[in-house]
Amino acid sequence: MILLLHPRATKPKNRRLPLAVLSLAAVLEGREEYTLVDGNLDPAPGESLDRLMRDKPAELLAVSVMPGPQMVAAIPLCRAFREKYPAVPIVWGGYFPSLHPDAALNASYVDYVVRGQGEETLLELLEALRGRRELGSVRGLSWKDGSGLHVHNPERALRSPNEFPWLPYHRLDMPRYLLPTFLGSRTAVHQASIGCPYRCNFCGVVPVYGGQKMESPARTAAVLEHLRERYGANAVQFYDNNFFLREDHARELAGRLRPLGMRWWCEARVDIVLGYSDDTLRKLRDAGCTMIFFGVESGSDAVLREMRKNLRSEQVLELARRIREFGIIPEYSFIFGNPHDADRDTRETIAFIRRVKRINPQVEIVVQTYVPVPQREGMYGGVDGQIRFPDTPEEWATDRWFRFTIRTDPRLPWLPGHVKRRIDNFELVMASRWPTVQDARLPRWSKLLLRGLSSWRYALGIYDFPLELRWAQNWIKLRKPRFESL
Ligand code: B12
Ligand code: SF4
Repeated sequence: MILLLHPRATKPKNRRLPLAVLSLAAVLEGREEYTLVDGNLDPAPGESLDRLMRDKPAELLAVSVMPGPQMVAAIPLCRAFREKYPAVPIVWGGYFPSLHPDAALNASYVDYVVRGQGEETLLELLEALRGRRELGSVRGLSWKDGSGLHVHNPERALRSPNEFPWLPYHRLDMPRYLLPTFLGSRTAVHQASIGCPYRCNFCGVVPVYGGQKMESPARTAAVLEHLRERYGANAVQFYDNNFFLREDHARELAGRLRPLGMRWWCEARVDIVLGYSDDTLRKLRDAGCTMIFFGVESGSDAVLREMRKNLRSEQVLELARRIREFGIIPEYSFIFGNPHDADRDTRETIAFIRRVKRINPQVEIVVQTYVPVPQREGMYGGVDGQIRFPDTPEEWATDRWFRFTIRTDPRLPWLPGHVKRRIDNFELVMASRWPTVQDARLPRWSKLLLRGLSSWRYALGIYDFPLELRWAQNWIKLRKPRFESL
């Protein structure tokens, strides 16, 4: 028996299909006995693990760990499991151990780390645990040798999702995962590709995957049709880092998704979508494409070059202008806080965002603060010598590093407090002046109230001390209808 654990990562109302462990389940289905435990659904995952262990002792506990809340939730679960069942090996996979394999292995309750794509590595690890192959031959695996030294096996080449079986949705209580969003009343999630072919030096996807493989449009459409017919899904969020690359692929996808009548959201690159013909953009819209998230990062060409983003600010403005006529809402995400001059960078980025908004007020703005992740070829902003990442999961879970991970209060040596405050205040004014269409639970009156309170600030460019907006946002939050019980 293999236990697949997905520790709690989010609030119940934001629960989505646990794709990481479902992908592992897909390759175990029909050949191994396994059980899924999802902390986003199960209020007491530790007790569920105990119950399962009583029924049938497990051979392996496999845990998916994303940085932030999920890692914090994984620690006590794995520590307790190790104390009670010391003979059962524990493997961690996902973005946290892939980015920080040594920190993960420093925990006494982590025996193995799977870096990057996990399906084949997990199967080979099982063979090694059964004495049928050497641990050293399992690509993508990190482990501890007899003296406790960490061994990092060579990388594993990426395989296309096409090469793996479909996800075993039937092993989950599906209605509890198809929740209302602005896209539809029963929103599914799907990831049609893995990784990303670009090399932006601030991005956590690069060191984990270093490439991209896509599934065929035929398979994507067949999966969605199944989710619609079998479980009543009527909308989907695509989790791909770049849902669009080649135009012929996007056109085929549009043709296949259109008959499904589902509304969808995805992530894409500005330059790629800008390169598509009007006809392709129309076809995507008709196929249900409602909103696209774009990593714009900066309005400064020098900063974009430094980030290795392969993008120009002119393209960002051009896309904001062009996409209007197709009725697709763009979501532009910006990374504030260039380490060389965070103050100037903040002023320039705010000015650029105001230009974007003048061109297309529908563009939704996402404000992020730069938080580095280890990069093989050096981190954006030349900050390699300025930051020392924690050595253990426990240290990552401390208040200081938790806030760093979730970017609320990263406390970076190059980001003065007053600049961080300006970024936060600007974000609040933006979010009030243009409340997102994605919050389906926000009543109309509250949007009007927020707009009314923030208009003068935005018009005059006064972002400091937005106490009234903070108060209004909190007050509205308390009155919003809840989906928590779903
Ligand atoms: C869904 C998602 C979320 C969901 C989590 C849902 C959940 N897990 O319950 C939510 C919205 C909660 C979330 C939160 C965060 N996320 Co997030 N998220 C994603 C997203 C879009 C998809 C992940 C996914 O499910 N992919 C599908 C599965 C199949 O792929 P996978 O996870 O890579 O899994 C494979 C391997 O990793 C491996 N594997 C995974 N687990 C295991 C376990 C074992 C045992 C084994 C053997 C293998 C294995 O095998 C799998 C199949 O090959 C990714 C972007 C992306 N496309 O990867 C970002 C991403 C993972 N998130 C990221 C981050 C940083 C966060 C946050 C910490 C910060 C933030 N502000 O975004 C927050 C947490 C803060 C908070 N306030 O909650 C980063 C991680 C890299 C980094 N910079 O550190 C990513 C890559 C986004 C990005 N481009 O920066 N996230
Ligand atoms: S920022 Fe986007 S385009 Fe750049 S490497 Fe990351 S996922 Fe790819």
